[in-house]
Amino acid sequence: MNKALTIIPTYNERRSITAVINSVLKHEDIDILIIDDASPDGTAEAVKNIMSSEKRVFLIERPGKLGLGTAYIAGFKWGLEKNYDYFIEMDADGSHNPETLPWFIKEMEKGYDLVMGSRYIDGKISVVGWDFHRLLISKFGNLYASRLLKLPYTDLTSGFRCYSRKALESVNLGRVKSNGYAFQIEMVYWIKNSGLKISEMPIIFYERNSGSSKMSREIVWEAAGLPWKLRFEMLKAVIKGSR
Ligand SMILES: Nc1nc2c(ncn2[C@@H]2O[C@H](COP(=O)(O)OP(=O)(O)OP(=O)(O)O)[C@@H](O)[C@H]2O)c(=O)[nH]1
Ligand SMILES: [Mg+2]
Repeated sequence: MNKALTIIPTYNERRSITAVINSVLKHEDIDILIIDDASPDGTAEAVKNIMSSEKRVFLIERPGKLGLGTAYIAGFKWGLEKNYDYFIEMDADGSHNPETLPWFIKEMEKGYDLVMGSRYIDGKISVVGWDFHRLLISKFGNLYASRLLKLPYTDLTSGFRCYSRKALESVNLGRVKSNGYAFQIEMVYWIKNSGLKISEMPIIFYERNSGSSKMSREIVWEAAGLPWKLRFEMLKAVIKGSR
């Protein structure tokens, strides 16, 4: 049977993390890895409390807030070493419903290497609790990145998704430097360029109801610049190859 790991990066998510972990634990075949960046609110202590009686929960503690992208990369490397087959990305703030996890696995078993949870399938918007402004940034950002990078998907910035071992091994993880939404887009870009199979499945996204958002202007700007950076890198590689 395939071994699945849910990777959850945390920064100041003490109020939601226990409930989220307990909901994931209901799925007996899915382990959990938390990557905490020395959250001042004591998120790591809440995780350790659960770990004292749960063998399927693991924790990586980092010395300070180093960003979402590097947290996932640390988690991927850990899971690859421990021989997991499926790697699920999930937020700690209750935005992603753990009941959806078996659906990701089911979809992966059809032979995909990346299954992305999408809020925007079939022209619908499955988001609960966002204002118009937030929705506009997300919709526009997705359209912009998908057009510029020729990635035919509806929700490239979604942080609820599942990778196969093959997908992660196909990406040069040391080369991925982006964080935030840019990180999510960049991972899809490299996996698609490796010719692997990608699919989207519908999810409902719920706005966090506790803690505070780590989304910032820098994260939006980073995502806006990423397609140009990747296109430039591709052009450089083509020129180098034709010499
Ligand atoms: N380890 C680590 N986790 C982070 C960092 N930044 C964000 N996170 C976590 O990554 C997940 C996504 O971050 P969010 O702040 O929820 O970002 P978002 O979902 O785009 O925005 P909101 O839901 O509006 O807050 C959450 O579980 C955060 O706690 C970071 O620098 N380090
Ligand atoms: Mg969130």
